[in-house]
Amino acid sequence: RILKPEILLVGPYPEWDMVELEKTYHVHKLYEASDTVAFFRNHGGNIRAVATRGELGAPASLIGNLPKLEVVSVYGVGYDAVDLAACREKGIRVTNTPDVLTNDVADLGIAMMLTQSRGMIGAERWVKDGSWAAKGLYPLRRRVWGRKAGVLGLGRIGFEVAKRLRGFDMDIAYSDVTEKSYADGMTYIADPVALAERSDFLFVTLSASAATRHIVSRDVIKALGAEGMLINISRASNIDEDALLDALETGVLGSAALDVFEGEPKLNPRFLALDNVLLQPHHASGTVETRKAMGQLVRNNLAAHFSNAPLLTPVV
Ligand code: 8YV
Repeated sequence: RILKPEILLVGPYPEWDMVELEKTYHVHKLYEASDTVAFFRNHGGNIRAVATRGELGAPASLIGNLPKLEVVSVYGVGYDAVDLAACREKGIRVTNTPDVLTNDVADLGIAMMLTQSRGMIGAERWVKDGSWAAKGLYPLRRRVWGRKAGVLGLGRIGFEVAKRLRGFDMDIAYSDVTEKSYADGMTYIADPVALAERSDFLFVTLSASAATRHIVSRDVIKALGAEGMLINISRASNIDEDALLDALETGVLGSAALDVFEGEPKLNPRFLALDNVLLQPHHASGTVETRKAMGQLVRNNLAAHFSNAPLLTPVV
């Protein structure tokens, strides 16, 4: 009898992934363990791989409980929640799922811009609650096409956002650590405050790290201004969330469209009281097509690892 390698799932995956994973591995589910101390005592020493999600990652506390851990496979492009230093030190490999989700994440960013600018959530309420018939025309909103957009982080996702914005005849600028050769027709502005200053819409599309923490600072938010909109499809840590809430509450910032939050899925209750925000449940990669491709890539990386083949999308 060949023993299946034991792997640990930090959070659930769709059923189609569970079925495939269970064929090949002895799957443990951390999210179903009621007593994690007992769980690690019983199984921690047997687990060779962790399969996790972007926002859940693999913190040092988890890695420390898995002495035989060889690989962490992230279902997501962002691996900021994985303790990379601990992995490097212990020789643990890390993989993510870039490329397969890029277009869907960019699509949601654009959808959020349009939805918020044109007030589509309120407009639907206007129809459903009878306001249209009772009060008449819906309040006017602001135009999207032809206005100024800033893209903070012109990586894979930022580039796809910019590509789509071109279709709206927007004047596009971007900020990144270096000027990009592929940024045809876009203005490079290194300083995020200066980028925000000239933008009507500011998209945050940076991969998150200690270096980018609160890169969207109180000053950046103020520079974006009372007519500006902040759209975040990256990680909450890229934004000073307290400064964002203060600015939204006082009108220093016009509005925000957010897919990610500090402490998600719980969020700061101050967000819920605002009417100048569009709040989304971290689902920018959430299409059947993309999630299937992400699950496949997670499994392909695990399979490569266990057959001593090169990892497909290694980070460490
Ligand atoms: C999540 C993400 O992994 O790609 C990322 O970095 O945050 C997402 O794709 C996804 O929501 C699954 O949990």
